[in-house]
Amino acid sequence: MKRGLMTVREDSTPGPMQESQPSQARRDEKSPGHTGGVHPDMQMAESSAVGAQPHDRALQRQIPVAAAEHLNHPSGSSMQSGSRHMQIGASRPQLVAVTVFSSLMLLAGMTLPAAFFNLRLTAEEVGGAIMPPGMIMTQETSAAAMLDMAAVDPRQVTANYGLDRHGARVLEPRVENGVKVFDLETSVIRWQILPAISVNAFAYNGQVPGPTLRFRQGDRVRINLTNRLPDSTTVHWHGLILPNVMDGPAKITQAPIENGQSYSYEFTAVQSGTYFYHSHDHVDRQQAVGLYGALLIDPANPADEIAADHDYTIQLQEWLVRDGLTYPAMPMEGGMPNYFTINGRAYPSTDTIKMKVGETVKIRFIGSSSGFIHPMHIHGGPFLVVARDGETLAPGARFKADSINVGPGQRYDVIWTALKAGKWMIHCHISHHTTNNNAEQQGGGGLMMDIDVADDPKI
Ligand SMILES: [Cu+2]
Repeated sequence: MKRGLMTVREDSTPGPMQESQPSQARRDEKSPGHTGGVHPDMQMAESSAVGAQPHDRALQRQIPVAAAEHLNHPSGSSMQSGSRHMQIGASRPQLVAVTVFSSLMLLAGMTLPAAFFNLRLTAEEVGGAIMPPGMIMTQETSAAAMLDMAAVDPRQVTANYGLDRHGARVLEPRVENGVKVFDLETSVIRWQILPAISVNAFAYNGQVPGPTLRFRQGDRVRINLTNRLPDSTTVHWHGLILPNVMDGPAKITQAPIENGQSYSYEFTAVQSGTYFYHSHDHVDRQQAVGLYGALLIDPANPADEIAADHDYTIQLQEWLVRDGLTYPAMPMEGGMPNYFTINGRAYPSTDTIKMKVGETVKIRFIGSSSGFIHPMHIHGGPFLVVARDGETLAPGARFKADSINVGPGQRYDVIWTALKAGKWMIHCHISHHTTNNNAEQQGGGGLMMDIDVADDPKI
């Protein structure tokens, strides 16, 4: 007799398994409501040799009886384990349906994970990468994102510099056929930001920030970049008007410069003012760990310069240092910075500007930082904002302030006058940005420096 998809025959000749469980048959005979000595639930068709039609026989399969019973009686209340065999008959359309369904499920099992999980990069490709502590990694976190946030590999450091080495030093060009030529070379270095704290950084010419490139409006300049980083890189000349092919964005205007390769950027400076350069390949990683530097372009007519007694450039940056490893700071989980630098140093290792009462200083704020805005404040009286993003403000557009938001990419030139003697601070007004790993040292930390104003004996 047929039940559902299967027919089962109870063999008259006991098989080895049947012989092993004679007691079950006796229990079946005593069960109420049974017919013919077989429990109703166990009653199966006499199909295989006698009752089955030829086409049924062709489709019959033998499976352990317990499994067959389970299919008929999910509760399994009157089951006994595999002492007999049954044979299954299924029509061809049923088999086709099962085959098609199984194939679709198999296909879905292979394709759905690919849609929801990152399978584009293998674990081998992020091998050795160390993630920031606290970074939240979910199934949406791709291997590419992990590589972007990973620690700078300390094994790739090629030089170690202490506090005696300064960043942002002016790089003197050589002149070739009237062209001012600058050579930049990238590498991985260890760079000290505080007496007890060093970072592993990507650097131009072994300094953080990179060398200051200073030239004059109208100059023809060529910058040769040689890449000694483990990663590809490019350089963007932020804010400059130049041929598109010289602009720098990797994969957009040029091919990335691979390790060991060089690339020459050449253009004529048509503007003047405060600009900067930075990596434009994996920017959020490379700029955050040191690839930036100042571009100061003096006006073609020196009389157009808004002069001051002192000229000081401030380049801002955030860092994430944990357990001796350096990660690119980012405004996201696990990427928040715990150190902050002005020109590659955290207070109290930052510079001090020395002035006399009555003198002026032009502070050039550069938002070389990667992910955070810094409201920069100067104690001791207001400053005059004279230029923004390299553009000199017309006299009527200049304004006084004592704090200015320096966002990533922005530049402000301000003139501050020393009105009174003493120590006057320049600092970010986000208080956390004036700490070192959340702690104050000698009254502050991070984005803080002093202006030391002496009495002018003439006054
Ligand atoms: Cu800040």
